[in-house]
Amino acid sequence: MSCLVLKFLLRATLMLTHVCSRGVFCRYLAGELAMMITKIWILGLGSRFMGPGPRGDVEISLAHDQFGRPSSGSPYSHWTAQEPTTQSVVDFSKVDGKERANTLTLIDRYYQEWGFFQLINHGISEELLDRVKKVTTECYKLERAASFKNSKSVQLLNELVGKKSDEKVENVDEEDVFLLSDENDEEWPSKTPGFKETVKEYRTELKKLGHKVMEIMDENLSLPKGYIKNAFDGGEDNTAFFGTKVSHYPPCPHPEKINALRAHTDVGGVVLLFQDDEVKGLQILKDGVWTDVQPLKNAIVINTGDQIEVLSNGKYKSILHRVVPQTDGQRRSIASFYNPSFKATIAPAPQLLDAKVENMASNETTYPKFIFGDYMSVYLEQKFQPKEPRFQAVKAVWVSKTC
Ligand SMILES: O=C(O)CCC(=O)C(=O)O
Ligand SMILES: [Fe+2]
Repeated sequence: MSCLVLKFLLRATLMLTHVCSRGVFCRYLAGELAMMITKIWILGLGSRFMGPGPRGDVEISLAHDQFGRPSSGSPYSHWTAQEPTTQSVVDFSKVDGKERANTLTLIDRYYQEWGFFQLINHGISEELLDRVKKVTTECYKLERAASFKNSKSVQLLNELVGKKSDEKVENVDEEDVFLLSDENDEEWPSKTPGFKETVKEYRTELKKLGHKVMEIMDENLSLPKGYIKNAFDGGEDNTAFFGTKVSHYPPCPHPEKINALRAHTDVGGVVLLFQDDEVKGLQILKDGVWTDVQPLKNAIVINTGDQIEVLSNGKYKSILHRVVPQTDGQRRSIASFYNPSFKATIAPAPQLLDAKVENMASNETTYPKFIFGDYMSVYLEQKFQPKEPRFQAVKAVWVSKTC
């Protein structure tokens, strides 16, 4: 197969992904094409174009059946969680004092061992956080609760329950969501009094915290100060993206029949999550067991996405997480994502290339280099599937663009 044919197939896949983002059949076709190309590459053809890579005897472990449904026993199916364990908590005020070195070591350990940890004393005032809770809760009640009752997920769940079916609603999340970013600054999706002012103030504070978290990550990875932030910029006028996702998960009488948010790793860089003070639901896959991220009043939960895994050359892995529905109480979460610009080129930091890459399911020896926009196109199709085929697909896209 020539480089040209490979190029054509990849372009067709990306086009299908863009053009048919809503059509089920098109999405299926695009998914099939992406997997076919990934398989072609894995079977060894890619190595002709891409240098040393995985060999034909490597199996892709997708943990999904041919219809895209999670196969039983995979982390994508509905496992029960173990009892909550001791959580990873960092007193962030200590990074500015004489305990800085120890605190940085602790943070480095948590990124590697947990992938998620909670920041307390992070510098964002309780007064502001209380206002954020108030306006988001009011917004849900006034502007969103009524339509959530008629949402697709609720309807599908009610149908299953009505039929007394043993099945579970798949491919849908029982989550009310809206997004905020600098791009929709003029037309915010909420008219609740005080919402816009409060959430803008919160986003400004959180962005500063995000910068500090990334600078500490630079230091822990022995990278120059500002390395990660700069890597996320895609050149002039294409600065890194900072978006906020406001979610509500109303109580659900049949938690075994639906997901609140299916298992996934995050697509981007650093995620700063302000979760509910009381109602749990977020779980991470820690050492093969689903484990609660316990609510901790006014803490900010930090985790890293696939792009940090690549930049750090696998030292900080993106961790599989999900939200499970709760029978009691409505859960609110506000996740802010510090992600690369779509035009940014992402690759392992050259300073870290000597480090050994462990646990790459594909037996790859290095992480790929790619344009973040291409990664996002693949992610939109494959968010709730394992990440390794995503890395392989964008590697092939990069080669097709440069060969
Ligand atoms: O709601 C949560 O706690 C987690 C949300 C999340 O994982 C996401 O939006 O990617
Ligand atoms: Fe997530």
